[in-house]
Amino acid sequence: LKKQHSVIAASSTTNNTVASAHHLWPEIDRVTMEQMHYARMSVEDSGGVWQLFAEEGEMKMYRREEEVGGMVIDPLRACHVVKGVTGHEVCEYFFNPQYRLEWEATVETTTVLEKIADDILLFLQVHKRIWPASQRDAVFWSHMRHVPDDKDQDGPPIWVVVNNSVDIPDLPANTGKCVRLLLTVCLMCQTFIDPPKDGAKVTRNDLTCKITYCSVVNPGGWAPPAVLRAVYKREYPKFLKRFTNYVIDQCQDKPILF
Ligand code: 6CM
Repeated sequence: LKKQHSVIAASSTTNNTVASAHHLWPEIDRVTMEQMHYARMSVEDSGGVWQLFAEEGEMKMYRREEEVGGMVIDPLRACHVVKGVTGHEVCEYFFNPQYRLEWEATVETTTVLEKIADDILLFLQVHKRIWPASQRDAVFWSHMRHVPDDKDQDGPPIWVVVNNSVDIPDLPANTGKCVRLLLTVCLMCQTFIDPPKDGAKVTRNDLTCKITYCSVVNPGGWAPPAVLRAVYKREYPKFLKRFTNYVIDQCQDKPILF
């Protein structure tokens, strides 16, 4: 883990002088490494704890039923493989708030509270209300990072975005109409390039991106478990298909961002 730490820290694209001076940096760095470690564990090696609940083409989605204090916090894990885009591109569209409302169906508004560094933003998001529960909001940092694959130096590089809830004293939870939900989300991407023949230029036809998405959401206050599970079952597959199709669509006529 120590080795992984030094590799990840050294290769972060963060403007380290700005980010490392920020009081949230130690937490951002620690949670990002933890989430990457977790995302890289395979479903097969996890002792059968994951239940497959959605499968379509290359996309597979798993969940684990878990409750804390009567609240559903089912961890979710998804794998997908998409052609024609790089992990850097997928992460850029997930991280950059300018595109968010074009693919995010559960969000009503998204506000950047602070730009901690080029690759670390602090967000306030208000989610759409789902009847009969109260409306939810979330305050979280979002960090995008590029790391070489330390397990295999010749392996594909990794791009990752981690979103994690944070307590901001200026924005106390549950003071208005919204209940504050807590989220930890990790989107990890590996790009595989089919080497073109005779040293020709790499085109989008040569690109395959393997995506792992992990999420744990605590609704933060009472929400009917059956409704919440039904919402997740419907919304997560919808999200991953819509988001990846959006990225493919946006990228198709643009130069490749390796
Ligand atoms: O990861 C996703 N989106 C990110 C950018 O917006 C971010 C957000 C994660 C929050 C996911 C929470 C969705 C739950 C919404 C409302 C809960 C209401 C409770 C009451 C129900 C009865 O990381 C994509 C998220 C896709 C979610 C389906």
